[in-house]
Amino acid sequence: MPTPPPDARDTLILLRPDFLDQGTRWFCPYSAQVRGMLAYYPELADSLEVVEVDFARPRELLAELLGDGGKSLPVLVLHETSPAEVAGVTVAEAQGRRYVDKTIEILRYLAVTRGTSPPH
Ligand SMILES: N[C@@H](CCC(=O)N[C@@H](CS)C(=O)NCC(=O)O)C(=O)O
Repeated sequence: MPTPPPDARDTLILLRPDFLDQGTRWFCPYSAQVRGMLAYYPELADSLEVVEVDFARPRELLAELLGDGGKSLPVLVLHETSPAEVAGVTVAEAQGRRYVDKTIEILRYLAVTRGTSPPH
């Protein structure tokens, strides 16, 4: 996939590492998997708007984009021009926006649409 212009990128929303929940600092193992794929294939970042948010709910960006500030992360919100049908990936829709919210399917979607190796 050619690198899309900045205003046509998919938005990847992750939990910021060392987020605070009930007085303890954590990292999100699901977000870490996606970060791992971005580390393997640094060129992926050029095709994404990557945003890290805090654990506290409501999560403002999720509320704004998908109307659900309590949604679990990570989430990949697809640009309207991005492919909506990828084998093995369930693309959901909210507020007219399409998104993928299962971590393994986010990895699969990125692999198929960006041309990297897929997750095993
Ligand atoms: N939908 C994800 C699960 C992701 C998940 O459970 N993330 C946690 C953080 S590590 C979360 O956001 N939980 C919801 C919450 O407690 O607000 C998947 O199947 O991969």
